[in-house]
Formats: sequence, structure tokens, C-alpha cells
Amino acid sequence: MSTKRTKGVTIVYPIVYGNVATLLPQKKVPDSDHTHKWTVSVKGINGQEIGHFVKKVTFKLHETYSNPQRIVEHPPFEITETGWGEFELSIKLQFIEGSEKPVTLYHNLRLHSYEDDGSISTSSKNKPVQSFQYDELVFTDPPETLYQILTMHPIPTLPSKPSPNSLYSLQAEQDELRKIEEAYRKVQEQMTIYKNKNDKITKELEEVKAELERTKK
Ligand code: SLL
Repeated sequence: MSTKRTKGVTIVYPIVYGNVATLLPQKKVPDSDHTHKWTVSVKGINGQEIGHFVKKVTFKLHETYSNPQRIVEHPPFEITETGWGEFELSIKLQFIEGSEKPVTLYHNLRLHSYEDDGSISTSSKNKPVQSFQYDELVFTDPPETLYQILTMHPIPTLPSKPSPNSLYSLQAEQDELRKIEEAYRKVQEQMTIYKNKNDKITKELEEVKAELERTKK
């Protein structure tokens, strides 16, 4: 696998990570103090799986869990567990290209809804709780293989602000604009790559010329 880096290119991949939690029916778990079932996950912003460029995700749970270090090597990158308490966990992403360093995210696992004063809300106790965060994975000068895999798939983007008179035609126009912007971005990337290559070749040529000059003398 190529570990050569793609100079002058930055790819931003938006992600969402966090957890959902539901209250367990009391009778389901006799002899246990577990009150909730939860799932913690990391995905693309529209729920897309990110397995095409993520090799492995390590979820580090609270030490009260047996085997707190949970490794997931295939999508969906998520862990479902039951428990009684909230805690901070870490989510380490390792990428398909070995030379790209891992990214660690932190998430406060949430089991409860809270009132404004910080007390646990009793009225919404039976409603599922969701706690997700948006983040961006930024790859600067990504290794070539990673660059190729990332650009082979469409990179999800956030929808632009809904317009007050969003007629269908306006939507179509925006979609078109987005496509043009995407194409423009790709062309810019390619241009940067070619410029870097060109600079390198020019420099090498100059070195050869200088060498030739020296040998002539
Ligand atoms: C708290 N600081 O006291 C937190 C720790 C830990 C939650 C919460 C373990 C489940 C099990 C579990 O739910 N730990 O026993 O397997 O609230």
C-alpha cells in the first residue's frame, strides 16, 4: 500500500458521534442494577457508514464494565450495552492507511434528560435520550491511498440553510450549485497536485542542470 502523501490537499469529512439510551423494563433484568440500555456510535452525518476509510474503532468504556476496551473492526461502528450510570468514554478511530495517525473523540454517555436546574427530568423518563455531537475529520496531505478512497465516495455535506420560499426549482438550483462547487473543489485539488508535481520536476531539472554545469567545468 502506498504511504506517499498527497501534498497540498485537505479533505474534511463530517461525522456524528454519541449515544441513544432507553429505560429498561424493570422485570427484564432481575438481580441487576442496570436501568438503561444504550448504544454509542460513530457515523457519517446522514447515517452513512465510514468503513471505507476507517479500519477500526476502539470504544473505551468506564472501568466498571468488564473488558472496557471494545474494538469494532467493521461497520456499524457501535457498541450496545446496559448499565446504571453515565460516564465519559473515548472513541478512537484508526484509518485504513497506517501512516495516518488515529483520532480520539470524547463523549459523555447520557442516560437521562435533565431539567434546566440540572436535576434529572422525571416527566420524560420513559422517552429515549439522544446525545450526539458533530465533528469533522480533517485530513491534511492525506496518504495517497486514503485520498483515493475518500474521493471515490461522495463526501457528505451539511444541507444549506432552508430558504423561506424553498420551491422545488430553488432546491434543484441549489443541488446544481452544490454539484458545481464539488466539481470546482475537485479541480482545485487536482491543480494543487499538478502544481506540486511540476514544482518538484522543475527543481529536479535545475539540480541536473547545475550538476551538468559543474561537470563541464
Ligand atoms: C457514576 N461516575 O458514578 C459514574 C460512573 C459507571 C457506570 C458510572 C457499569 C455496568 C456494570 C455501569 O453502568 N457503569 O456493572 O456492568 O455515575
